[in-house]
Amino acid sequence: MPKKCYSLLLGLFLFALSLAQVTSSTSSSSGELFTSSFLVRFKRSVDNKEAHDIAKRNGFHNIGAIHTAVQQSGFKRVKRGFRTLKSPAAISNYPIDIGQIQDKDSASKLPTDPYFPLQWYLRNTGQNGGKVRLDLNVQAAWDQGITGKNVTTAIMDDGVDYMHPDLKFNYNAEASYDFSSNDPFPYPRYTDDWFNSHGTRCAGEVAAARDNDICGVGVAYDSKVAGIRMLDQPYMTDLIEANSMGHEPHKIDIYSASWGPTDDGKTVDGPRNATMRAIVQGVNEGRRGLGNIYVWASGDGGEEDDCNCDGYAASMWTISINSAINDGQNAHYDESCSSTLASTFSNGAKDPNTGVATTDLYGKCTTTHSGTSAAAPEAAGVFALALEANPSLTWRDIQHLTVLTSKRNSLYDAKNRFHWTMNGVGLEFNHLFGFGVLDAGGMVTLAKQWRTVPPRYHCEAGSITKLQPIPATNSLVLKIDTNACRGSDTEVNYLEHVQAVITIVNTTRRGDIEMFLTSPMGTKSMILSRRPNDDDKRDGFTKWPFMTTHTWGEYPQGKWTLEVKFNSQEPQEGWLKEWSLVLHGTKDPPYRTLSPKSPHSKLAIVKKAHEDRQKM
Ligand SMILES: *[C@@H]1O[C@H](CO)[C@@H](O)[C@H](O)[C@H]1NC(C)=O
Ligand SMILES: *[C@@H]1O[C@H](CO)[C@@H](O)[C@H](O)[C@H]1NC(C)=O
Ligand SMILES: *[C@@H]1O[C@H](CO)[C@@H](O)[C@H](O)[C@H]1NC(C)=O
Ligand SMILES: [Ca+2]
Ligand SMILES: [Ca+2]
Ligand SMILES: [Ca+2]
Repeated sequence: MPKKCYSLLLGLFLFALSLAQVTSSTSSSSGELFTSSFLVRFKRSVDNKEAHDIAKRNGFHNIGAIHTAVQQSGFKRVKRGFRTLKSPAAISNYPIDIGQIQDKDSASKLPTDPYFPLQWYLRNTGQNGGKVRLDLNVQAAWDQGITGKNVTTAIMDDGVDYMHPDLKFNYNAEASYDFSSNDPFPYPRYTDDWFNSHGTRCAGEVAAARDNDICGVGVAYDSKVAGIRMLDQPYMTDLIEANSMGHEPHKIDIYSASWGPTDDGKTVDGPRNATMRAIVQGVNEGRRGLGNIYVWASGDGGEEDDCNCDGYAASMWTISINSAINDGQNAHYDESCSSTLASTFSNGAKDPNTGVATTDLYGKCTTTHSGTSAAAPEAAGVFALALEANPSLTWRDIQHLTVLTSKRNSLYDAKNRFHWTMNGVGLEFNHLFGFGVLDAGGMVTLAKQWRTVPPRYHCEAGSITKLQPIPATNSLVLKIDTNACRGSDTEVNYLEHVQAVITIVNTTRRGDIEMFLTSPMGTKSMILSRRPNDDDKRDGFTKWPFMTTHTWGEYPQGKWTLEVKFNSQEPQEGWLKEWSLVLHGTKDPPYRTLSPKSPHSKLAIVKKAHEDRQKM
C-alpha cells in the first residue's frame, strides 16, 4: 500500500478516498487485510470538489466526506442464496405452461403476468404440493388499493438491472448508487455464470410491475426500488457498508439486505464502528425522524449456525426474516435464533418448481431465486405496503405491527425441535420462525388504524461480573432480580427487545456452548445454540449482545435467569466473565389507544393482558 499517500493527505478535513486503479488488497503479517480505501483528514478546509481533485491527482477516487481516519481493513460478506448452476439459456422471459389456476371469485382481480401463477408465496393455491393460503396474503392488501405507492426500498446487493422491462418504471435512480465502483449506476457486473443476479432477483420480489406481460409481480408493485451496489469488490469495508446503509435516508424508506458474515457456523461477526453509527443514525434520523427500516436475511447456515452470532441479523435495529417453504416446513438452510422477528417464504421443497419466481438479469425471469436471500425482500415489500397505508409509521411501529400481525398459519413445529410456545402475554412464537409468517392484508389493515407507540427506554437492568467457571457436566445458572429501572426516567414496563450482553473467555470449544434466558414471566429463549463447526478456543465472546424478541410485550420486573452449559461428549472448560441484562421497551402500555376489530386478534389478547396487569 502506498503509505505516503496517507500521510500526504492527513489533516483536519475528512474525506474517504479509494485508490482509482488498484483493485487488489494487501495482507499484513498479522493476517489482517488492508484494502485500497482510506479515510483521509485534510489540514485545512477542503470542499468536496477540491477533495475530488486532490484524490484524482494522487490516483484516488473521492467517495465523500465522513468522520474518522483509518485505513479500512477488509473482511468477507456473502450473499445468502443457494445457487444451482443453471445456464442462462435455460432461463426465458416467455410464459411457460403452468396451467391456469381456477378461482372464479377473484380471477378478474388477479395479476395477468405470466409468472404470477408460479409466485406461490403471493398466492398459494396448492400449486406443486403447497398448502393452500400459506402465503403473504397480499391480495387482501391490494384489494384495499394499497400497492406501495410513494415508498422506496433500497436493495443493498450486487447491483440491479435497472433496464429490465419489469423494473425500469419502478426504478428510483435518484436514491441509487454504486459503492463498489463509486458511480451513480449500480448496474451488475457481467460474469458468464450470472453470479451478479442476486440484487436484480431481490428487486423484482419487491417492485416488479403488474399486468405488463413480463415475469411476475412484486409484493408492492407500485413501489420504487433503488439499487445500492456494494457487494461486488474483493473485500468488504466498514466504509462501504456505512455509506450504503446511510445512503439517502430521506429518499429511501426501507433497506433490504440479503447478505452477511459467512454462514459457516464458526464466525461471530457484526457491524463495525462506522456501520453501527450509520444504522443508529438511520433509525433515529432517517425518514425525517421516523426511522429507516432495515430488513435482514436471517442466514443460510442451517442447523450448523445460530443467527445470534451474526451481529447484523441479531441487531434490534434490523428486522431479521427467516423462511418457510411452501408446505409449512422450514427450509434445510434456515438458521434459528431468538432474535428472528418473523418469516416469509422461499425454496427448499423437493419439487424444484417451488423456488421464488422473480426478475432476472438482462430482461429475463427466473423461478429459482432461493435462500433467506429471497425471504428478506418479500418482507421489505410487505413493509412498503404498510408504509403506503400509513406513511407516519416509525421503525418501531413496523416491528410492533410485525409481531401483532404475523401468523403461525399452517407452519409446523419445526423438525419437532422448536415448538410453538405462548409467551407471558399470549403471543405465540417459534425459535425458527419468530412470530410467524407475515400477513400483508392484516398488516395494512392494522397500519391504517395504528397510533405511534409511546417512547422507548433503555434500562440497564443489572449485571454480574464475577468470573465463574462453566461446569463440564451441568449448567451454570445465574439470576438477575430487577425492578426494570422503576421510578427512574428509563423505566421499562412493556418489553420490546431484550439483550443479554455476555463475555465468555478461555473456552476449550466455543461451539459447544448453549445458553438460555428465562424471563420473569417464564418465557425461555435459546439465545445461543450449539454450533458444531465452531472450534474457537481463543476469542470466546466479548460483550456480545445476544438478543431475544420472544418476550415482546411482557413485563420485565422480577427474576431473569441465564443458563450456560456445554452440549458436548467431551469434557469442556470455559468461564463466564460478564452478563449484563439490557431491557428495551416502553413505560406506558403500547396499544392503549388502539381498538381491536376482533377479540381473537393478537392485538386484543395482548392489550387485555396489559389492562389486567394495570388493574393489579
Ligand atoms: C411521498 O413521500 C414523501 C416522503 O418520503 C412525502 O414528503 C411526500 O409528500 C409523499 N408524496 C405523496 C404524493 O404522498
Ligand atoms: C470501535 O469502537 C470501539 C468502542 O467504542 C473502540 O474501542 C474501537 O477502538 C473502535 N475501533 C476503531 C477501529 O475505531
Ligand atoms: C485465560 O487465558 C489467558 C491466557 O492464557 C490467561 O492469562 C487468563 O488468566 C485466563 N483466564 C481464566 C479465567 O482462566
Ligand atoms: Ca457502476
Ligand atoms: Ca410484471
Ligand atoms: Ca449465520
